[in-house]
Amino acid sequence: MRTDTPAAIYRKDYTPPSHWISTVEMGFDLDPSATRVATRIVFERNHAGSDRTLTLYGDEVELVQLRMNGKALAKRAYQLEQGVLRIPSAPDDVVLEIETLIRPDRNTSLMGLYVSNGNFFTQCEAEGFRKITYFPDRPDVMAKYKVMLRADKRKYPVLLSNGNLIEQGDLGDGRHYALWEDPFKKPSYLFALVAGNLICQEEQIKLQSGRKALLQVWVEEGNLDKTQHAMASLINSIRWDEKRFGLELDLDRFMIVAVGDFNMGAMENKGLNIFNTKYVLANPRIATDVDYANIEAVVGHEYFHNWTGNRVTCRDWFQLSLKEGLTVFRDQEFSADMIGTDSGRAVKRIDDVRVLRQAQFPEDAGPMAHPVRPDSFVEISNFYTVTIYEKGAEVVRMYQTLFGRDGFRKGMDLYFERHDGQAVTCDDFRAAMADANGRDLAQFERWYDQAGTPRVSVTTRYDAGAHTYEMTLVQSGASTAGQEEKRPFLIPVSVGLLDGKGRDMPLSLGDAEEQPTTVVLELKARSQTFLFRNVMEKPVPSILRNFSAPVVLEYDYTDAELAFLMAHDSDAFNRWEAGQRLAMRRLLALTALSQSGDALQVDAALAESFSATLNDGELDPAFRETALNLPAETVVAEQMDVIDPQAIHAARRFLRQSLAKSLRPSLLNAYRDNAVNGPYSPDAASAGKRALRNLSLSYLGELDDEEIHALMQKQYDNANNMTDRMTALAALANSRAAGRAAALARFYSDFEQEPLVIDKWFSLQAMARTTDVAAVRKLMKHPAFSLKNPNRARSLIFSFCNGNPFRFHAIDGSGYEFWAEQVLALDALNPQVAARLARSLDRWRKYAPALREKMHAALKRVADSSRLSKDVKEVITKSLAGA
Ligand code: B3K
Ligand code: ZN
Repeated sequence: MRTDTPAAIYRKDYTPPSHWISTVEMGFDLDPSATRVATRIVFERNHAGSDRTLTLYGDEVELVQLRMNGKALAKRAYQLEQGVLRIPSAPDDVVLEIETLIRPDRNTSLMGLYVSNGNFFTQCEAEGFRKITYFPDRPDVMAKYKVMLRADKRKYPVLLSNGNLIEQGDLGDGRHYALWEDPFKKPSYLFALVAGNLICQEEQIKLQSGRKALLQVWVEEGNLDKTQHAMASLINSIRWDEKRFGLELDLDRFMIVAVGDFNMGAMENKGLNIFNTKYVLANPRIATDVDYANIEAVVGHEYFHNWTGNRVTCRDWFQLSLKEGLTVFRDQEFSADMIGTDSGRAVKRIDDVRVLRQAQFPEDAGPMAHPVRPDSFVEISNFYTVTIYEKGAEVVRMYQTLFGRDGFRKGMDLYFERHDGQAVTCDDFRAAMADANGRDLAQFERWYDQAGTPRVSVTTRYDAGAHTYEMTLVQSGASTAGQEEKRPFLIPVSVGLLDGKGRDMPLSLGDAEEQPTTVVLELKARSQTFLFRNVMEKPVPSILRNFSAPVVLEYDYTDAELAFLMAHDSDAFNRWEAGQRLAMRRLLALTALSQSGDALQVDAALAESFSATLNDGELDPAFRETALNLPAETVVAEQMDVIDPQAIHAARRFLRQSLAKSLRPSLLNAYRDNAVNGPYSPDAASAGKRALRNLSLSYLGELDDEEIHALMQKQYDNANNMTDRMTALAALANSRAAGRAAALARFYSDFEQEPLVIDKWFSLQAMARTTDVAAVRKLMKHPAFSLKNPNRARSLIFSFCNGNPFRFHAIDGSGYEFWAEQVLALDALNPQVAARLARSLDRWRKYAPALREKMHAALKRVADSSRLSKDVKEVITKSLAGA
């Protein structure tokens, strides 16, 4: 624990390392309470390095021995201060032998080497390798690794590390060993080992080139019936990357290992991906449609990192989005291609944009706002953010929007041609895209430099005599911490024009001969006007089709125009968008009424549009579901100058209730018509039907009457899959149904042996309307609750603080007191997880004064603690300082 004010690290201070490494050999004697690690590192001087000081980092490791070029290094020959080991004036060629002692069983941070349910696992990104040994733990230092693992054979029958298994055998004393060698150079953050009692599903496949590869999914005993989907997803990922990007698996062996204690989703260690069980284990009994889709996406994501992240990695952590933004973009495209249909692709795009708006836009407008390539940080773990990942993916997507799929592919090819095996920067990626497409992308750098969500305001003018249509786009960006003024971005704005019948007009723009129905306008200046010719009637514009840039679009649509777009736009994303804009207008109006104490008014027009969508059999059920889903309370909050969570909740609930009342018969029809018969399959078409059916049930649930209670109960009793069961249980939990408590109890006893399902049980209750702080505290006393397991902590505490705004923002401030307590309790165990929770009060300055003061007090309470990790300290300091 540190109590000093943590110092920031700056991007501009990057210096190349004094030495490169050719090889690393490691020997592990694995023991939970005393693991010995012997490391032999061969260094050679980097003549471009600034000086000769060899710098290694260590964190909570005991240094037992240090030898340089065969001799023990005298204490005066090196300095060891606050985890940094410096050897000044090191020779050109250095062989360093280091012995360290670590205690995996006491490691609750889950960084470095730790124990989970009796097995050993590692997590090294970003700076966890230094918890294993002293090392130049920075991503630009890449090396080949050979790793010897030794452990008790009975307790740890399986010993895994990166690369290929070279040798294994018994040591004669009840222990055994395995020797692994990774043929590829890698940075230390991609190192991994796993040791324990595990079993695997394996499959051999033939790669595009004809080479064979062995694929394995490792799990604890009892989970072998839940690996099929992860394996299928892995194979699909391999095929997809071969086909779409010409990238083949470079290893003979590729392993996925599932672990129940994990800080995040998964980790792309070379050849040995380690996954949170949540993103591996699935069967129809325990996993929902969303779980199945997430597993596919995360398996894909980690696999795609093998090229975008591992073969080409980051020069320094400021470049994190180089691998993360690009790899998220790749996994988004993969998931979309796996669905295949146009409508399915649109629904996937809508889901991704939803995440961006719900999480990234607020981040970009709050005290933790940072550019996609940050200029400074205190703790890098705090920068695995939605900005780096999701906004980063949008930035990558814009290259594809500008250059098309083929142009994008050319840029990727050039990127690998130039940089395979290197540690590079976001500028290198941009240069490859620019050069491959013969374009100057200097201005595009601003997407990496400038934080904050740009606004694009559009005005139009139709000249009926000249048959011209003028579209003026003005961009602006609000200031963010440290960046007052924003320079204009290059923004691709994809546009179509609809005629009176709702058909796409052919577009004549400039001197271009062809007349496409969608054009990408390149907005480069603060203000620009585009002129469409031969426009025979006044059109309704469809702007920012498929969400072509991560901006807020402002255009003064009338309600009638929105309803028109909702019914006719050929761009499915904008059809959805029009409905969301209409709904948002109603929600904001209702929120205002609720604040002034006036009676809330039912809105017939919105119900009519919604009814048309609900009953439109031409539309895919998955699309209808997403179109009928109202903007989340947190998204409404972002539209308000002063956030009033209680009024927003009242407004949204009222709107849902009134829609349910007026659409009752249609909802009941949709419920009946979208039943999926036969054995469960998570394919997009079946999942889409279930989603619409379950959305109907959830709307009907707002009516809270006996007929609907019976429907919920029946669905709960008859469900043959977790999606239907969970929806029914959530509906019951949020109702006054007589069977409510019994269903919750039965669910628990039916799934007591399945940790991932018990997480759902906690999380569903944490987000229920009836669950206040007292109820959460009571759930924390449940024997199945544990703060040490990140999934469990997230399922209850995070779900409440982030997913139940109505109760979390209770006017007495009890939610905030609870939050402060939990941040502090978690910080003592796991700073990374604590720092995530610490983010929940980021936007405190935006709330109504009474809440704001109580939030401020809770933030102060955490800030005043004398034992904060630098993770939490950075978040809290920025929250209190920020605008
Ligand atoms: N690269 C890892 C994230 C590591 C987070 C470390 N705090 C997972 C991923 O993005 O694929
Ligand atoms: Zn990633």
